[in-house]
Amino acid sequence: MQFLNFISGAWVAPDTGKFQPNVNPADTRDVIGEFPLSGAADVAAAVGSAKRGFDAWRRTPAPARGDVLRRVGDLLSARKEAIADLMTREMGKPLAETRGDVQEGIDTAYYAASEGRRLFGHTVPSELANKWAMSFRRPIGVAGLVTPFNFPLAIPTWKAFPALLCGNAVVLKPAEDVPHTATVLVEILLEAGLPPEAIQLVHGDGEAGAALVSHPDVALVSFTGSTDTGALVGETCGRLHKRLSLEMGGKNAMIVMDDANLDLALDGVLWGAFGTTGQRCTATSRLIVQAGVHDEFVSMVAKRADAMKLGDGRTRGTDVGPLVNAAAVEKVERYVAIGTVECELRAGGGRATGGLLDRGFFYQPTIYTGVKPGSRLEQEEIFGPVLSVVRVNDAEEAFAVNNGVKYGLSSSIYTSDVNLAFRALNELDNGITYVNAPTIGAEAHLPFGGVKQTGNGHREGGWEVYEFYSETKVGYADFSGRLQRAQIDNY
Ligand code: UN1
Repeated sequence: MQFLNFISGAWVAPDTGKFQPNVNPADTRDVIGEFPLSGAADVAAAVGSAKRGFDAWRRTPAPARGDVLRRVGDLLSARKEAIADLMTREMGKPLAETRGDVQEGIDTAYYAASEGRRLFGHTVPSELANKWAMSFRRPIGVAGLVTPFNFPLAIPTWKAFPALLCGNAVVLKPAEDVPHTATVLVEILLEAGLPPEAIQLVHGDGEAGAALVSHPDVALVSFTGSTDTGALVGETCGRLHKRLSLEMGGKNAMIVMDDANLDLALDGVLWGAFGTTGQRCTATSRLIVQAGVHDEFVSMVAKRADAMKLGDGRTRGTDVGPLVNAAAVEKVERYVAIGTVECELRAGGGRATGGLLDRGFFYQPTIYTGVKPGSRLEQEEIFGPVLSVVRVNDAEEAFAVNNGVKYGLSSSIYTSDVNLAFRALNELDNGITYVNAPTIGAEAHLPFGGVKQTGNGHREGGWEVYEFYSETKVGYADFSGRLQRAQIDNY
């Protein structure tokens, strides 16, 4: 089946005439469909239409914009199971996780709907009599959204819903591995009553993404992806003076102290490291363990990792699905080659094969011990099921190892010492720190993002993202009937 772009209120083939197959990573013989490989002309048409769409949508009152998003939440709720199923089929993570992904979109929709009746500004006293001073929010324009494969529904909703609620028009360029989920999301937005020109969907790879990011009529860009691509996006947006939100890599660590509840930490690290096959920006890719429990805890983790059931995410009982594509497998293999020379392999270390697994991109949950701080395995984002274990003597060393990477998305500490837990909240250089919980599991109504090279200072989710998608404007109204001079008349 052939799928299309959504541009100027219609489903259309790409100007390039090119399509590419979207395959199920658990079974590459299963082709979901052919999706457009769009080029600059498609992006230009979408941006032109979005500009027109913006003009009408920005005049729709924010509570009415919120009503559309509430209906989107209702439709996502009603179709949660079907969307989870198609999402697992196109990117592999087990159904429990894709259901969670849809739920995150539902939560984001209802939060956005209620924000339509807030979008607060401030009213403050003027220093002059008979004069009012206030700030309020205005939409910005056409928002170019470039989204990754690992949360095919949630991350597009993190960006598109607040963008739309604030009155912007959206051009969405989803990752080429997950075009079907994005297509269904756009269908739902339209069904919920969004004016067609307020949303545009352009499928494709980096060529379409680059055309979108550099288009002069795109006023703001929100990008989630690798730190390297984010740097290119940042250069382009800097040169063209665009507002930009970047969510990039992570090298997230879980710290396990001698006084931790090890059974609790065990469940946490398995979920954090191997959930979504390690393909989360929040994945636990380092395990920092205090010396007193190191050997015992590593044995516990390795034993459970070996027992994890790999398979099709749509099959009951599957713990870990496939990696997203062949390039992801090759990347993991490159790091495993390094780990096997420098460290001690404790679990996994190869592709998972045999039977149905031969049809997909399966890789064993892999654990290395003896990983040295500063080594490539310890420093670089792998985006796969590889956990690097670092042994430390005390909390100071654990904090230093956690902070010794260029990324700063999430971190976690398992301890029963309440004072240490609060010190960790203060000391760990991350946008999110969990106490006695793994590095993943952010909730839709709290700000999400990281420090250092993970981000550029903005947050998604919660109340903060509404600042990004709107411009603050200040209004002064002088009803004194005469010239009043600020800074001068009263002083
Ligand atoms: C991501 O890792 O790419 O915190 C996003 C979580 C999810 C979102 C993660 N709610 O794991």
